[in-house]
Amino acid sequence: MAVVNYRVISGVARIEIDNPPVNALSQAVRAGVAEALARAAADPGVAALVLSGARGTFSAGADLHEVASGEAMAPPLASELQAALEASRKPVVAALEGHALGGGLELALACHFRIGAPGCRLGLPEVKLGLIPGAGGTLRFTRLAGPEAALESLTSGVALTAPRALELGLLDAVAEPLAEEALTFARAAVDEARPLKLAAQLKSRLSAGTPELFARFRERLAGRLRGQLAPALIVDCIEAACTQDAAEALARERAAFLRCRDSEQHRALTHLFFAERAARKVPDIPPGTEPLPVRSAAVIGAGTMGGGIAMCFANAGIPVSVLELNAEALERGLQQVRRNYAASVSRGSLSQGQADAALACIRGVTEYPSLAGADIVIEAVFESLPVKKDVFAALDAVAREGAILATNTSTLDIDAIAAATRRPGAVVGTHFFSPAHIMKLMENVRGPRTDPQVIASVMALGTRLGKVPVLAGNCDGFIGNRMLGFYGLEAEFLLEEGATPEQVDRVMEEFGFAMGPLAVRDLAGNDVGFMIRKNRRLPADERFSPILERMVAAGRLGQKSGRGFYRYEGRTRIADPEVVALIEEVSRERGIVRRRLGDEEIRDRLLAPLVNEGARIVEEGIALRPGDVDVVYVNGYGFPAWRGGPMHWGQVSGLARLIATLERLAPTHGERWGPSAALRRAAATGAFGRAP
Ligand code: 3H9
Repeated sequence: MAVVNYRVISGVARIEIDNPPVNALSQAVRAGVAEALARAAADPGVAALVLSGARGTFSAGADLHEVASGEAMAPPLASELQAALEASRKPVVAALEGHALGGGLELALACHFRIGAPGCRLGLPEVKLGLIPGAGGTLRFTRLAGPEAALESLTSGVALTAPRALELGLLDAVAEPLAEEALTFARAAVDEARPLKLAAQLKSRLSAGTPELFARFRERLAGRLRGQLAPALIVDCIEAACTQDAAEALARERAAFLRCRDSEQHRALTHLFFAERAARKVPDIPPGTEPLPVRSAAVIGAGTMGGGIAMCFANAGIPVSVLELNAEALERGLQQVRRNYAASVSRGSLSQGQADAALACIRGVTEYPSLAGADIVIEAVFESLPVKKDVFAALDAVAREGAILATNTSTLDIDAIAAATRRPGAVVGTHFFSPAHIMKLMENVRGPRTDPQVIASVMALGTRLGKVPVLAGNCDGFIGNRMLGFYGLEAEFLLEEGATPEQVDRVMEEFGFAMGPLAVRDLAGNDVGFMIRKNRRLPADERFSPILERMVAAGRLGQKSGRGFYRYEGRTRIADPEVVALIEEVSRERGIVRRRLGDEEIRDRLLAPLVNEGARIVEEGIALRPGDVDVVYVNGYGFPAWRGGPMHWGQVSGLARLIATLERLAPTHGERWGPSAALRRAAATGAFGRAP
């Protein structure tokens, strides 16, 4: 089947990329485009060209499988196509709809003109894959739209809307129906003999690229994107686009692209890209299972989680009722939701119109019968099994037949909750992460009796809500919190042995977490952490450090009380000698001689237990694949994406070393801390997997 279609329509050659599903620029596509360009150039009956994509989308860029292979790309290269486009004496118009991303947009930027459909999205998202645009994007984008816009767009990787692209000069027109308008545009360019514009040669915007602009931007990036290779190289290339001639800037871009392509960061981010897509697929759901329609939703509980979950539905345009039996508590919850939307509007991430439309989807109710019409009801009440069972019994009495009954529990037994109803097949976990309207992860949990159609429905719902859905099996803490338990406990063991909160947090922040484990505890509330630990279904002989309990007893609840593992002035954390004294007291009581711990030991002791438990979780089938564990940890727990997630990191950094670390922990920490059989098997076979 042709991957590039060619047709001449009244003197205009239409070259259409047709490579499902996303028109990636594979070698065959590049060859097809090169051939079509040559054919159009040679045909005296062709006066102009239109480059477009089939099936409503232009192109998602380079073929990621080809880039990830790490091999040199087979000719023709994107740069050769661009040279042919720029050399064309006949006007070439790129017609952009759907997505014009990465190498796709770079191809369009080498055309003389670009016309976009109103809904199209243009972007250079390479940075999200640990890459830089490698086909002239840093040069042409900068020269068309100016260095400031290029810095923002290329270091964030966020796609632009058509109106914004028009404003920046990346598009020459926005029009629909696109196919006809592009042909009209191309003919007009011929009839009016419009000068053929080469983005690479434009100079008018470059004076904005002052040394101060780049210095300021580098300073901003230093904090936000610490440790990452691609963003810093993008800034260098944009600066080169402003200060060097086109050929030099392109050579620099090429070298930087290859450096990124061969980096571990690129491999880690590509792993996550494909892992997120794989996670949406549940192999044991019978083929052809249709998700149940979700036209309306309800949330039980108007607290922080309930309100946030309601916002997720409202943002997707799905009407949602929020139930709170107490009218005052309901009003308080809805007030918080309104404040959240107002904050988004004042930050500029939402227009007033969008916020109003979302708010119009949310309705507060105070009685269970008001939930009768909802297609899905998500319970988000207090994390207690008896409380949740009562809620589900009440819900069972009113929810319509066929409705999905979901719980937002973060640890509790889905099966026990399902047993409170007469329809356990309808019961499923939908675990959102706080703040629910922002955090991407949706950890769906199936009980042993959950109907496959219900599972398929919540997975599809996750994508519709703009979340990253992952399916987990039913166990204490599911995937994420089951692993997190070890991380939190180990942070305190490290303190007992001689580390300080600053050191532990610094090591993990240097690793790439936005916040270290103790700073996170202070943010969430030490009392909350302590209560969750007490309620977990953990083995009776589990050993804890008493540090957390002592902190709570001393009123050191965290940021909310101005004192926790740190003292706080506003949100600024300040090391507190009183905390060190409290920790030293615990060390003394336990007969531990404090010592200086190295940064690497701290990192490995916090991360090895995650990998260890992750291996068990995969072997038990609680996670369907090791990549699912990575997706959970990156999207729900702040694990740095460019490290690929704990399982990927474990593989890359060496399982044998992590096994040795765990062997040293087991004698003092307990059996659960020793290397699992699953981890040993992974080290021997080179892959995590299900139990043989
Ligand atoms: C680049 O261009 C480098 C250049 O600067 C320099 C070169 C020299 N290749 O996401 P979806 C697959 S780097 C191959 O579920 P959506 C994807 O795996 C590239 N395959 O759909 C999935 O497969 P499956 C810069 C790709 O509608 C299927 O397509 N470009 C590619 O939610 C559907 O994808 C990017 O980073 C690809 N490039 O979202 C864009 N893209 O069905 C990456 C997707 O087997 N892509 N697939 O699971 C995206 O952001 C989204 O896929 C997109 C569609 C927004 C396009």
